[in-house]
Amino acid sequence: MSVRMTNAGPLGWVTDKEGGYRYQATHPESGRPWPDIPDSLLNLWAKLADYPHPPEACLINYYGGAAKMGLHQDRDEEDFAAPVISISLGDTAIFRIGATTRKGPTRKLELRSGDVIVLEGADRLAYHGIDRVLPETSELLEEGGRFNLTLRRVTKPN
Ligand code: MD6
Ligand code: FE
Repeated sequence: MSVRMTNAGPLGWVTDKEGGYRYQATHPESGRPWPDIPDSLLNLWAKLADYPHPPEACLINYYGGAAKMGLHQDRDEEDFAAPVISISLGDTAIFRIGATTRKGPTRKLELRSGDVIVLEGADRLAYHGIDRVLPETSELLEEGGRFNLTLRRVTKPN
């Protein structure tokens, strides 16, 4: 993966050679808890998510230069009734979204700075990825590139 990641919230999505992909409460190198999810993002979730519990993870991805993300499903969460809400900031990305099988047809969408998408219902498990980021398409970040924030519910509430 060519994307740089960090997290906010009680749980963060991490990977390393030993443990593979997982959610955990602390940064794998520093051992410290993740910072809180900002209220503005909790409010956005409350407004857009048709789901009665708050998000637990905000995955923060940074795409510099030639970074991209291969087609994948987001399925490490326990409750697929909860949506994944994505916020794009900075340079425009070419987002590809398909069906719930890897082989299904896909279509492309341009995600511009400030765009918010909600993956819910049948789309919650749709394959998706980032083909590329278009350089110098936004003036938001002095250093260029793109941030994508995804809000997720990780555990199933009782
Ligand atoms: C990105 N987004 O926009 C990558 N996942 O950089 C995702 O992988 C994603 O946009 C789940 C739901 C919405 C997304
Ligand atoms: Fe994803």
